[in-house]
Amino acid sequence: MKKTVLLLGMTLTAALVFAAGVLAAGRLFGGATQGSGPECAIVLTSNTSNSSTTDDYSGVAFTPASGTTLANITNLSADFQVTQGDCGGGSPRFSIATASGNIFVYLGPTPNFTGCGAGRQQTGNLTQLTDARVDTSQVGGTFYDTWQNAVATYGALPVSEVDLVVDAGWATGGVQTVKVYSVQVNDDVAGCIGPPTTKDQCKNGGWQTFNVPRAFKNQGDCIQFVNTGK
Ligand SMILES: [Ca+2]
Repeated sequence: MKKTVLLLGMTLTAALVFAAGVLAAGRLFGGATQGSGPECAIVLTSNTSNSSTTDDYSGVAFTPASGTTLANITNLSADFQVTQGDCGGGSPRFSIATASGNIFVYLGPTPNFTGCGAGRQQTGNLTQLTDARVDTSQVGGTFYDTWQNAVATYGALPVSEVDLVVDAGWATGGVQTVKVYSVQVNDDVAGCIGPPTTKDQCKNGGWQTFNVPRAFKNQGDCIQFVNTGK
């Protein structure tokens, strides 16, 4: 399952890169950084113990197609590892922006979404879980809702953005850092992108989109990888 999801993700991502010649899905914000090479994870951090406010929160934002409703969100999943602090303070979570407010889907074990531990783990598709990890309180529901009830009640709400957010350093000793190896919203994937398989994928700035097997120095570096595997 793990391999299938990752391969599917990489295939979709590569297809996006190839078709559009631009960045794959997902826009980083706040203190988020994109790693490269074998350690290509997106690093989401919340550091509330330093003076900078720009790293108090981090996230990856997805913008669904126009007309997307809550009922149209059928896959929310992430491959992640907490490296500083722990899950807690309602973070990490998916935040779904609807016309009536945000709906949150928490990562980690119910009911408090704390104690994720230090290992790398995959959420699976959170919209297929039946536990009470969905917070619909901003749209008139409850803190402990299920995805099925949320869709039954609020499924027609238009969705303008879906974010994966880390913002609770304050709750976990001052720093909360989560490495995200991939994150998926429906068919859109952010995370490890590559490797390039054709020279054309390196052209027109395409070389800049890859972080697997490494970030390339320039177009020539990318084409050399395609030709030689090095
Ligand atoms: Ca800070």
